[in-house]
Amino acid sequence: MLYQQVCFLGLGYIGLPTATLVASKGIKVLGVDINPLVVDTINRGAIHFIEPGLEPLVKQVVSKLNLRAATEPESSQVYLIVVPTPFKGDHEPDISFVSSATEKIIPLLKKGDLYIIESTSPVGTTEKMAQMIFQQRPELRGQIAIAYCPERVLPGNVIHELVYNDRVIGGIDAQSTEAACSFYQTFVEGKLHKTNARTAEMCKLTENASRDVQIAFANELSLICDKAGINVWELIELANKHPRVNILQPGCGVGGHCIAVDPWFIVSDYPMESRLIGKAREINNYKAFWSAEKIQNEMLKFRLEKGRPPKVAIMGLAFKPNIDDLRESPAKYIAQKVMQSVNDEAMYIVEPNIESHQVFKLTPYLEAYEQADIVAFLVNHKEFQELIYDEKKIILDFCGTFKI
Ligand code: SAJ
Repeated sequence: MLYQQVCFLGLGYIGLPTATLVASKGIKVLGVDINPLVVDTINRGAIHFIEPGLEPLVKQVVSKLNLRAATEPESSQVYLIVVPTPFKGDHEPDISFVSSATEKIIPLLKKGDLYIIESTSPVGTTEKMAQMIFQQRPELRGQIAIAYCPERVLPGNVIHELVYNDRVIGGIDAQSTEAACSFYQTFVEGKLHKTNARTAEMCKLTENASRDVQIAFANELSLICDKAGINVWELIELANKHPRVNILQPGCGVGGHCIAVDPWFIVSDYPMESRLIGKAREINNYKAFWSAEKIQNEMLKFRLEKGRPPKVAIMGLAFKPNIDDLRESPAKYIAQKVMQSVNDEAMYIVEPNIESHQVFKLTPYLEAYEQADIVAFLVNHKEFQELIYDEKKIILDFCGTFKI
């Protein structure tokens, strides 16, 4: 094998599983994270977030000494940048984590090395990092490979998708693309598609923007149907019987750290050209706001009609079904907004995938469902699908639990 020593910068949701997979091929992997707690956890063979199947693999590669974690990088043959790219200010991409991780490894680079960015990045980031590297190390021009290769794995199914998904690999030149391909060949069974760095960067943003636009269409339909007195779930099912129609499912908004974030990277750089992409973001954000208002209105109506405050259950806080991840979660936003308007109503907040929360007092889902007068389903967790529809309750089904 060409590459025997690999250094991952960033041991999060993507960095750790990828580092573990590479280490499972017998390659010596150093995982670097700025958080010493993360480093300690991994060196104990444990993990700091939930991902099915990951923990036993980490345990295995750590005990075989193929994966080791540290807070500082060391000399390697391959460097992978897998750090977050959040946004700052008015939805502008913040690539400072990518820059600072790159700065750290510049003194370590040598002829023949391979530098890869996997972090979701605005178009032109790989070229920018290449410039930064060659400004400080001009002797390395043409001597190292630099490429962009986005990850495309679905949280909850990461281990499988890391191996079997196709990958798009774009170098700053043809040799860089080839070098990066030979690295990914060691652990990816999906096809490797070669392109240039800018196209690979845009490809990642396009994939998530495409899904966002499609979900926005479903969410827009749900608003129309609510007004028109039509069951949106039935409507979509029927429309999807057409051989060339495939509408996604509406929800209480779009969350997570990818689909709700990445489209802004396009809008921020190309505002005049990306009107549909920007509008889809607005529609999906508005759906969360609308859902919160809908719950608040039902609470008010109940009080006026029954002359007493309602008991309200908020079902789900995660950003999508069957995970414990609350980042950028529309359900969490809705729960917060509804809680702000609470006077003497009893609130039951439910999230079966976490044990406790700093802000919300959690209630078991069966108890909440039984007690509440108004039940708002925000996330379609598998536990909720076992509940039996109770027509005496006011059910607000934002995510298709009962499809009403
Ligand atoms: N959602 C809907 N309706 C749907 C499908 C999803 O409202 O029909 C919502 C979910 O509830 C959630 C959000 O969209 O709030 C995003 O969930 P998701 O499961 O569609 O995607 P993520 O964010 O977990 O992962 C995405 C994936 N991208 C695509 O499917 C194009 C994944 O492959 C990427 O690797 C990941 O983003 C990433 O890291 O970029």
